[in-house]
Amino acid sequence: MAYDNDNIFAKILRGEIPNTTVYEDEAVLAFNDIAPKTPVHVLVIPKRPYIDMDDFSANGSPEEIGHFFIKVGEIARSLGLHDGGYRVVTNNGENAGQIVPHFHVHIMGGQRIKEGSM
Ligand code: IU
Repeated sequence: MAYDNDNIFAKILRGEIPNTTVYEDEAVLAFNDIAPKTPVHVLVIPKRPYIDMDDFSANGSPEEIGHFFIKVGEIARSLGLHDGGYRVVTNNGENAGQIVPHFHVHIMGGQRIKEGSM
């Protein structure tokens, strides 16, 4: 499957659709999810066009992948989520219900979920 340049996150990256930016650098953009499922719900995306986790892990460079996940941790700390805890989720493909075909990680926090539940 080829990367779809018209997906909503590609449009956000091109500045065609506004977003509430939480963090940005040359390789990464983080913004608030438009329909938050938890009190804090931030999406982190690489700026380069990867479809999903499978694509990112297979085709991203080690530097790119390392930088991305270092930033995920930094952003979670900057949001004050470290003490209480938080979830990092990525949905890969149809079975996972991935809606937007640009790789993204959900940082979800601000509430306690039942231990052991996914
Ligand atoms: P998923 O992992 O692809 O299932 O999640 C996509 C997320 O993108 C979901 O939580 C949406 O609320 C969110 N989102 C958004 O933040 N802005 C948008 O314009 C659209 C979806 I469309």
